[in-house]
Amino acid sequence: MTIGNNHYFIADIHLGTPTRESSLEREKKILRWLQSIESNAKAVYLLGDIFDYWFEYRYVVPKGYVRLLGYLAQMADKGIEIHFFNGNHDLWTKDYFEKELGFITHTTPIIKQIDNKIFYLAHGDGLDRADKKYIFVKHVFTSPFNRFLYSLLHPYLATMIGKNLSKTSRKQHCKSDYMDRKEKEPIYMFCQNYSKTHNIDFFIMGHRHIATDMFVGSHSRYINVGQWITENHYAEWNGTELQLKTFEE
Ligand SMILES: [Mn+2]
Repeated sequence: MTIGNNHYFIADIHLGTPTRESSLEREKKILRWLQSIESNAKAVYLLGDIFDYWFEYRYVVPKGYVRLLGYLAQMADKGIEIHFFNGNHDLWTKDYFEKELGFITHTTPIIKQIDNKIFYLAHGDGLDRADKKYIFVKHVFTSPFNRFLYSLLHPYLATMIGKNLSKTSRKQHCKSDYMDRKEKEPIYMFCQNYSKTHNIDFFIMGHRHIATDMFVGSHSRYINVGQWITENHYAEWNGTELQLKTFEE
C-alpha cells in the first residue's frame, strides 16, 4: 500500500476526563479524524496530554482507550509514523507504546527536518526555565526512585491519587493567567528567544489549550494546536504549507 505525504499534529485530548462517557465520545471523534486523514498521512505527531492520566507499570497498563490505541497501532503497522510525546499529564510511560503499538516515543522536545523545513516539536510544558517551582515538581514526578515507590502502591490507590493530581493540575493550569497573556505566555516567549539563535521554521506545541498561529522572530511561526476537550484543532503540513485546521464532520 502507498503511504501519504502529509504530517499531522495534535495534542491535549485529555482522554479519561471529565467523565467516562464524554471521554469515550471524544475518543470516537478522534477515530473519525484519524480515518479522515489516514490515506494522506505519512506521520501523526501526538504532542502530549493525549491521556489525562497514564501510569504504566512493568506488566500492567491503565484500562481503556483501546479503540484509539488499536487504531493507531494499525496505522503504525501500515508504515505511518506515530510519534508520541509525553505531556505533563501522561509522562509516566514505559515501553508499551513502542514495543506493543509501534509508536516512536519522545520524552523531550525534538528538532526535525521535514521536507525542506525545520520543525521544533514539543508538548510545551517546562519551557519557562525561570519557573523553578514547575521544574522542581516535574523533577520529583519523573525521578526513577519516586516512580518506583509510587509503583509499589496498589493500582486502585495509585490511580485514585494520580487522577486527582491530574484534575488539580488541570484546574490550576486553566486558572493561571498564561492562558490569556497572549504574547507574554511562556511558550511564545520561548519561541521568540529560541528563534534568535536557532534556525527554526515552525514551532508546533500543545499544552496551552488555545489554538494559536503567530509569527515569532524574523521568519518563524509558532503554532499551538489547542485542545480537543471542547474544540478540535490540528495542524497539517502538506509539503509546502502548514495550516492550523479544525476537524469538520
Ligand atoms: Mn499539558
